[in-house]
Amino acid sequence: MKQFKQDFLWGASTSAYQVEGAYGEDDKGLSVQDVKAVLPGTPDFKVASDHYHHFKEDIALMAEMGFKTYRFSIAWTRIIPDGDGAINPKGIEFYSKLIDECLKYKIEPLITMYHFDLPFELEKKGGWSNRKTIDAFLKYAKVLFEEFGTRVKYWLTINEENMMILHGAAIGTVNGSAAEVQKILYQQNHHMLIAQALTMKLLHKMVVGAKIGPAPNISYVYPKTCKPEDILAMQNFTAIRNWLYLDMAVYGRYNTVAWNFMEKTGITPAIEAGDMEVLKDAKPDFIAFNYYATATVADGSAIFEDDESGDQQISIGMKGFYAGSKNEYLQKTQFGWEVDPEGFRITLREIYDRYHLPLIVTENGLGAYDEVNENGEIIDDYRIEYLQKHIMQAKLAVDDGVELLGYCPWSAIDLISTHQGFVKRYGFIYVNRTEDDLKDMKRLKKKSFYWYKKVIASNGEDLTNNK
Ligand code: BGP
Repeated sequence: MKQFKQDFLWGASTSAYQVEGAYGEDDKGLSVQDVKAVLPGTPDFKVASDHYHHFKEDIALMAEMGFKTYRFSIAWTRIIPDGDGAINPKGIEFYSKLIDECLKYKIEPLITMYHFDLPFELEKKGGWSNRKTIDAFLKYAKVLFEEFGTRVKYWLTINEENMMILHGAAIGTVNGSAAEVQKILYQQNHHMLIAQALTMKLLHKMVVGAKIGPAPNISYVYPKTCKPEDILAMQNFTAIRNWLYLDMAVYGRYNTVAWNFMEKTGITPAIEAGDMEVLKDAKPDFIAFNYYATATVADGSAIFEDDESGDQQISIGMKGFYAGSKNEYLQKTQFGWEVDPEGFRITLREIYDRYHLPLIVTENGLGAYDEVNENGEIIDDYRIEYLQKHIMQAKLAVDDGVELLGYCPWSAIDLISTHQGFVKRYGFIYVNRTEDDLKDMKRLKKKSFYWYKKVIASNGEDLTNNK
């Protein structure tokens, strides 16, 4: 059996607004996440895991696990507080130190430029609906590449653009019901795609040898049955969820089925002269993607009514195109997300077959209610089991011929979930706080911490869990 590459990028991920805290410190501007209304009982993002003040300790723990990479995001609002105005030297200084801290341990920084936290000042001017936000992003990108380009080899443009379009309400990047904002959203999407293309080009021009790619959430979509109408629904959802984003990033063209969906529903974006050339002109070096589970859909043409609930992994449906459906073969997590390790292999094969670019997994993981026992331990065997199975399937995908550069589960350390609070923990490192009590923020090593260390040390060969 083929093995993971010798320089395989083992690591884990976080995002700035979910982990850093210090939301108003050192001249940081507000982002849409800082001002969003959170659900009753869930915390806001003001303190999060206080990584801003604990980053040295946190990176030392990641180094102890043997990380080869750390995927984190830069908060645009720390670098340019109002999104397109003056550069904040304190923001540059913070990320400069964070990058140096990683490099000290030979941990390769893998940086997401934008992870759901658009500057609020830009949002007030229309956010991604305003074409000027493309220029603002380019300006921000230029600062990042100038300041950090010589130290950072791997860049990710935009985290889960597809989820911001499909489930922006859950993530907090869209207000109002999805039905009202569909047209606006697909216009925003067009602008983000242009910003991404220009950014990829800019990096290639500014930093020879640096690599960049998109980071959508990609899931293989199963049809509920082999009924032809279910297959059509599967193709519809696959196009809208996955290929719209990757066909554009790689080939610079709108996916036919997705474009047809936009035409039929009257939500095609306005495309200005030159846009399609810009989109065609850019090429990613790899595809990064987040994977939690597959999706299953059935025919949505007849009885199905639109439902706007749902989130990154719970697909509800769109009337006339597909209806989200339960997969009776899969178990669910405590938070209702299906678990499908074989689907991971299937997704890896599908993406690679379609685009023939190296892949990096930038998220995968299990959100659960972790408990500290009377001995001060966190025995998260359920998380180990989840990751074990997924790494095994990644290995099988490598054996199938998929070129896989790295694996970064979500998340390196406990942090705040997009919409389900601090109780939905994902980390290898436990953070001692609750929803409403910040306690001492002490870092504790979960059982999965020791397990992952062993996995990395053996380059993925030893996945056993000693119970
Ligand atoms: C992805 C996001 C992350 C992260 C993760 C887990 O969609 O990129 O930011 O939060 O999902 O989701 P949640 O926090 O909703 O459990």
